[in-house]
Amino acid sequence: MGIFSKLKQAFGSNEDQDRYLSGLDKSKKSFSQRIRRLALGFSGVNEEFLEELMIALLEADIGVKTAQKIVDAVENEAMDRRLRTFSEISECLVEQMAKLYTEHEDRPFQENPDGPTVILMVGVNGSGKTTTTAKLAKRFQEDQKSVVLAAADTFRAGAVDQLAKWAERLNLPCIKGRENGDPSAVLVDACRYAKEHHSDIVIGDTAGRLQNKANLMKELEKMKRVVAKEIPGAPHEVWLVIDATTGQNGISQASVFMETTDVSGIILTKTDGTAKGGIVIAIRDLLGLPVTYIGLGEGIDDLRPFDINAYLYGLCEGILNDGGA
Ligand SMILES: Nc1nc2c(ncn2[C@@H]2O[C@H](COP(=O)(O)OP(=O)(O)OP(=O)(O)O)[C@@H](O)[C@H]2O)c(=O)[nH]1
Ligand SMILES: [Mg+2]
Repeated sequence: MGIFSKLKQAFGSNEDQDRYLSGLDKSKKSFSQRIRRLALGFSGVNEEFLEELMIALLEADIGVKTAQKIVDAVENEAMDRRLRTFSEISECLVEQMAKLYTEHEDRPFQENPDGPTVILMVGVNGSGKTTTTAKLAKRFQEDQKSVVLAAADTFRAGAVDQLAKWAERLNLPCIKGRENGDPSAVLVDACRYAKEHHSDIVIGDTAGRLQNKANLMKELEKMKRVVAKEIPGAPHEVWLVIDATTGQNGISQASVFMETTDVSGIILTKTDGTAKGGIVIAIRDLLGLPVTYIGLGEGIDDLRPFDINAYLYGLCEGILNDGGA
């Protein structure tokens, strides 16, 4: 079975398909359009075609290094397998994108079997940590898990209130500290609350300041140390929230967090607000981390588990339907 049919089949069984299609609409339109434009003057896999393909990938924010890998792979495959027609080449392109993602192994959710599972949300200012914390909490609630929120962003005025409002709407306990107080103390309180109340999940919303790497490192280290003292193995997950609209810049910011703490997964937000959905492939290739969830809109229900097949289908639908499955 070719990749188009595989993606179509996998997509058909994904319950989030409508959300994926509308959330990736901007990316889909621009990516498919660019690839279709390549078909117009197509006369085989030559230098000119590969250059245009490179540009199309860069415009989708796949990033130079990753785009070059894909272009080289398409060139080699085309030669080895004697691919001639444009639909063969576009199929090969999508195959290579899928391969870059699936080359890395996925890791299941590190649920703590002996008590509360602690998740820390980290990331730069405005990337979507607080809203994503609320969206995640709702998903866990829907899975019959009890959730405690920890407002560990004591840095920004209003941050605690923002999370507390979400907690109220979702009818969840929200552990707060003083403004400008110690975020680690809030996390300790939240862990103790969770142990006392036999809660399943603690989600810690942290501040996004990045101006000083040494401070960030110190603060994150302390947070991890104190939660590990309260609950063995905690934090079980550290999810780095990246705003898809910040593109390659988002990736370099992500690297700073990765240098300072053990990030276990990426949550990519605001994919609905960008035409550059290719960033998922670059994240996976450059950072090697799985994308755990994807933000496909502003609404509380617009966070979905990341599914590479649904994502690629959403991104490439225009080409797939053109190329014929
Ligand atoms: N369209 C869209 N907007 C989103 C998404 N996720 C978050 N946002 C918006 O992004 C803005 C910033 O989100 P916050 O959750 O406050 O970001 P933050 O990382 O907590 O910000 P700081 O606390 O300042 O570091 C809000 O207006 C959110 O509604 C998404 O998937 N799609
Ligand atoms: Mg916040």
